[in-house]
Amino acid sequence: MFTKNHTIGDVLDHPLGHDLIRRILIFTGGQHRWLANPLARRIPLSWIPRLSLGKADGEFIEALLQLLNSHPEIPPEPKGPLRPAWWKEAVFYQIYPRSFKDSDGDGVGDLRGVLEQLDYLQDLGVDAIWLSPVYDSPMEDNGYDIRNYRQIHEDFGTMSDFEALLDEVHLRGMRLIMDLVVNHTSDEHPWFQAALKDPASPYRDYYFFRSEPNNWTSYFGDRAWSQLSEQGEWVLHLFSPKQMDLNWENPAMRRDIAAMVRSWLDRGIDGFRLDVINYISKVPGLPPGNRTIGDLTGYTGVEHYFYGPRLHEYLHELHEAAFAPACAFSVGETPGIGRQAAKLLTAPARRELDMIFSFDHLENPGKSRFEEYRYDLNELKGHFIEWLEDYDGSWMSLFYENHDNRRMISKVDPDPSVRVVLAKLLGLIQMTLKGTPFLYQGQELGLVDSSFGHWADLRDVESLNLFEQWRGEMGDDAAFQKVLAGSRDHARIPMPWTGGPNGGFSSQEPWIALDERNQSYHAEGQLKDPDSVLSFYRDLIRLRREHAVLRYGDITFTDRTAKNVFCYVRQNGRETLHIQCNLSNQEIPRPQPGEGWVRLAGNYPDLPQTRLRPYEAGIWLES
Ligand code: TEU
Repeated sequence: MFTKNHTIGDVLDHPLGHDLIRRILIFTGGQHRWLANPLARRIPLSWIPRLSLGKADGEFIEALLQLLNSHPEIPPEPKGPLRPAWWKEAVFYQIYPRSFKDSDGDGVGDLRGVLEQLDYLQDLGVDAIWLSPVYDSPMEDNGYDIRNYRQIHEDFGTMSDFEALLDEVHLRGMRLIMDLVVNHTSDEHPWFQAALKDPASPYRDYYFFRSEPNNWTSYFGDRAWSQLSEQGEWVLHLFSPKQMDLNWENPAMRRDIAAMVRSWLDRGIDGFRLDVINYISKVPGLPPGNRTIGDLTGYTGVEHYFYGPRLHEYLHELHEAAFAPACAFSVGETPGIGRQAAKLLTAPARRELDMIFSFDHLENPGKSRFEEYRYDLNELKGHFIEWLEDYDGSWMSLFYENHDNRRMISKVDPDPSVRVVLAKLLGLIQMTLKGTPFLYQGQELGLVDSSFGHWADLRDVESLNLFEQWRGEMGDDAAFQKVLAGSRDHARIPMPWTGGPNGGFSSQEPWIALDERNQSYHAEGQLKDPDSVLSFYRDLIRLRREHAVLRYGDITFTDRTAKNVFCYVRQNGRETLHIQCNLSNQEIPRPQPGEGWVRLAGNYPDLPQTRLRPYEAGIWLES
């Protein structure tokens, strides 16, 4: 048991403690090298309140101790040789169906639209599709608020449309996973409606009804509780007031979820991406959130649910009840989870999840999502080196974008003159590291953040709620700019297929505007251009398929401490490939001359000599 007499070094030597301190450094912008300082390691936890001038107070230390003591497990050592699996070899492609392709002219993407574009995806070379939610929903959070898990929302089509899509995906030798949103349901879900109608209903305990709220805050602004009526009870929602958190302590609720998961797997889908799945276990009693942690993270109470006491138990139970019998794949979305906890969630022997999405690499140290910043690719380099050199028993997901994050090109360098080489650099890194690449729709086109002109152009519940909250404090213009710095809507504009009306996405005005700049990067034009970003992604995916060394080969990082240089070697006894990247918009000396190497792919037409040009990247065959 950890106590205040333990030292920072003791905490760092604990897997979860290591993750927590790494996370604190990310939030504060502190330097990682501090972790190796022998003096710092000898500081007892009891000194921290005084040393931090009260910022990290006694309550903070108590919250840390509670987290550490509720997770004593140590990640298992990797056992035996790497086990091949389709999901380790696949390139995934995430589709946000609302913005992918509209087949019936209502301005909203749908399942038939996805079906229409399967040839495009097959030509691109992706092996598996992750489909964001298409279930029946009031669409408060664009489908991440599910009203009926077993019905397709009318905007997206019918169950027979879904079955037709799944059949066509499988006929092409591709696979399809769906989004499993079971941390919460919509407040219009029958379970919640039954709980509202009758306090004695068994469904009342499927949610968190309390006579008094605690101080937890929501991800979408304001508190994480809503009061049902003037004197009525309060109910917990970590997200919008229309997304009610499920009480996973209730075994009947867990059985209902497992049955629903099995029903989808029985339809033949190949697995799920599990939405904020690390939030499902809350600390009993829902204790108040620590003020310092709330200030640091922006979300009061997060320490009591981001890695709760029964998380592993619930995941293992769901794995055994639903995923294992169907040999189904699972990737958990786990915001806040670090590398050591990730090992405990994905170690094969623990039979919980196959993979997770960690977001450490998408944070910018010391900055919140809604502060303007330029993402430094040296952060990405450090993240991948740290994880890939220590994650052997598990398998890494490799991604930069999804429907919740801004476009990576815009975060790194918005200069239009470097967009193509930068897009290709990012693709080349993603397709040559060791792990499973997850492309997000439009990344293969080199799409950038959208140029929204007015806050009324935004659609995302998070963006609109935060705008309303901030406009009162700072005025409309400043609030709009602050929201734009982190708005999820940048990733949710319609896919540009052609140069025609609405980018060929729909025959009607889309539910959200497609800006001219991104429309100009449309797929039709890039398919005809051998030097386009799209053609380069297609070539990279083909290379990854043709060279097994890029899937299962060993990876060795060279030039580790050289700024702006990212070089690594992939080897498997049959082939040796060298990857050389310049992470900056300045020329740098070429790390190795590469005598006798043959370039398999590069983002400049001519070969580099002794220097690497801005954002230059290349894959070189040594033997
Ligand atoms: O996102 C959860 C999550 O990662 C949040 O911390 C994320 O940052 C969110 O976008 C708020 O900023 C998942 C889904 O990907 C997201 O689209 C949903 O809105 C959310 O869960 C609730 O289901």
